[in-house]
Amino acid sequence: MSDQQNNRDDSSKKSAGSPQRKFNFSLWYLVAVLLALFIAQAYMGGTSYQKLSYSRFKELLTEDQVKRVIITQEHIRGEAMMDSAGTKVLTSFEAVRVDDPDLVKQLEEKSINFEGKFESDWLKGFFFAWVLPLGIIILLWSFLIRRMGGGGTGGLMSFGKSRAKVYVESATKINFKDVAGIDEAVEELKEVVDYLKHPAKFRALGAQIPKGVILVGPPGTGKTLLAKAVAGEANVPFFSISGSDFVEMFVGVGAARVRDLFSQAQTKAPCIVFIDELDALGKARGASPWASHDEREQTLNALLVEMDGFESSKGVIIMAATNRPEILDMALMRPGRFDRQVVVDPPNIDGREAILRVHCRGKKVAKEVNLRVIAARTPGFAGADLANAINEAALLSARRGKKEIGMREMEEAVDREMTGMERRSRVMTPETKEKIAYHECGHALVGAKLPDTDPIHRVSIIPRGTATLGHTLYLPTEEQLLITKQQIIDKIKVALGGRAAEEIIYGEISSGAYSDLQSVTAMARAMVMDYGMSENLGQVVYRRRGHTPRDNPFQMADDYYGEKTAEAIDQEVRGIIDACYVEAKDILTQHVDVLKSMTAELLKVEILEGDALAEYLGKDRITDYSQHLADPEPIEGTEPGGDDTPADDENPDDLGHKIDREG
Ligand code: NHX
Ligand code: ZN
Repeated sequence: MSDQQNNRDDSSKKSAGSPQRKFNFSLWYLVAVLLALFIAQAYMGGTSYQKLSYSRFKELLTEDQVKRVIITQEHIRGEAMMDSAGTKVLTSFEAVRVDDPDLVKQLEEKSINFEGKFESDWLKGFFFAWVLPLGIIILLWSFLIRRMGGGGTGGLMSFGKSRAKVYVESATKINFKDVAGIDEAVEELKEVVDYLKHPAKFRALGAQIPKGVILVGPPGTGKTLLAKAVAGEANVPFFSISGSDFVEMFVGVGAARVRDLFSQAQTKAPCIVFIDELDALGKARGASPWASHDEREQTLNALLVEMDGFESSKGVIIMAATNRPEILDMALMRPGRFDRQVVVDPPNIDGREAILRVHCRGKKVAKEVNLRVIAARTPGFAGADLANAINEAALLSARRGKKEIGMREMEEAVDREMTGMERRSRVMTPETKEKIAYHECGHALVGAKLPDTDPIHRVSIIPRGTATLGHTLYLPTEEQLLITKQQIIDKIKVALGGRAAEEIIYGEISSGAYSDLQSVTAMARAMVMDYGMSENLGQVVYRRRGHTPRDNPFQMADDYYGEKTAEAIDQEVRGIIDACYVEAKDILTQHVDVLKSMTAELLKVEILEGDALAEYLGKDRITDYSQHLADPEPIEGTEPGGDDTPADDENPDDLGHKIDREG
């Protein structure tokens, strides 16, 4: 099975080489066809004749030089003595036949041996009518097949063989230490490791070892990493394949691959078979009304049959990953198949901090870097996003000629990922700049004066991305699981603070509050329609969840209300927002002197944070750095194992702080 032991490098080399091979193949067909043409030509042409005019032929005839004549409908061929380099030589000749009734008589007179011949063009005709077009069709067909098949290497007759990237990493270098921020999932998977390590313990009690574990979670949360870590912890081979590798043009091919994969896995037991993107082949059968998906259904059936058929006591455990469990076929989830579901949620603030810590190992990170602040700033980021942010920060620090990754670069990397690149060069008038500054200071000041809102982290009037002219960042200190009615109302006031400032200072409002108004509207609607926070409309959920067009294109969401209620909802939403706007303006009018001095300073420095910000907002209303400044653990060590990490265990630079990986 050495051909399965390709590692990634090998397979990438193969795919890099394949366009060349494809080209060679078509060239080969072309050469073959040309050769056939040539042979056919030679066959029909036969011996070469000396072409003669009819009159010259008659001349030779009168001179008694002609020895033999063959008459066909169109030609007269034969042999005659002709001059060649001074001597007479018997030469084959050919002349085009001319209507000449006396010819036969003349030949008889000279008693020349002559015969008639029905000159048939069938070979030529056959060639041009059948062989050539067929050849061209075959050529085209094989070309198309290869394109559809996605650049296979096996030629036409071998599509049943598994060409999917199956590979064995006899020992994945990853273990649970490299997985951070998803502790519950790890806890559940420790069981699986136990099954793989000590199957006898479970078999002795007659317990059935689970066959399939499905990892459910949004992209980038580390599902693949988890599966690899399970293999690494149990020290068993890891077969990895993507569900989309099974999806093929031809019915039966995917199914054959499934069988192939399972038979391979069984010879390597104990092992883990990991099917990424299970939804690509596990979509509920008959889910799409406008197409029959015979191929996919057959592949899925093959998977179900194989999962029923194999003996898990041998120690083959199938792990699969999906981010859309709801579209999977019910049959996949039945006992004896993927009966274990492990949810891999996006990490919370503590998880994000732990993930950041893992990714900082082996990188030179400055002491000042506060990973807690970065974790707080990145709600919704998954492991992959955080890894990317750290890499961005490293690149940025290197470009700035720094020796270590600094906090500035970390923050900048997160900003880039969230709102796009800084665009300091964006041209604007001083008046616009001032308006932006007032807008942002309005947000910050309203936020500072409302005690139960998130602390303010930074105010900036540097344009970013395509549509952001300035921003105010709030830093939630911890994940908020519950939010009170008053807290939402205060958030709305803060979001309206920008426009309120514009109105107070200029007596005029601008389109810039567009994105603020979007979030304000969303918050107010949620209060009324989802959380039952409006007295007039009561504790009723008016919005239907889980029936968005994406979930089910044939059933649009019908929310639970009539026309009168719709009007009442709109009115109520409007009322909440109006009241909050009045509040926000009140707050700003009371502190208009602070608003003005803060704006003047912001215009000068463009970014206000830390002590400069505390000057205007008060120390307890801005992000508290001191609490986390002293990192409990030093962030150093070796690189985390991962998809992108080459095995560089032998690198002498890393030997000093390698984490040990037993097991
Ligand atoms: C624009 N962007 O796209 C400009 C560049 C008020 C100081 N026209 O609230 O950046 O105005 O607190 C069509 C029409 C986005 C599309 C108007 C897309 C408005 C962000 C909003 C700061 N910070 N607003 C903020 C901001 C803008 C926007 C639009 C649009 C500004 C504000 C965007
Ligand atoms: Zn704003």
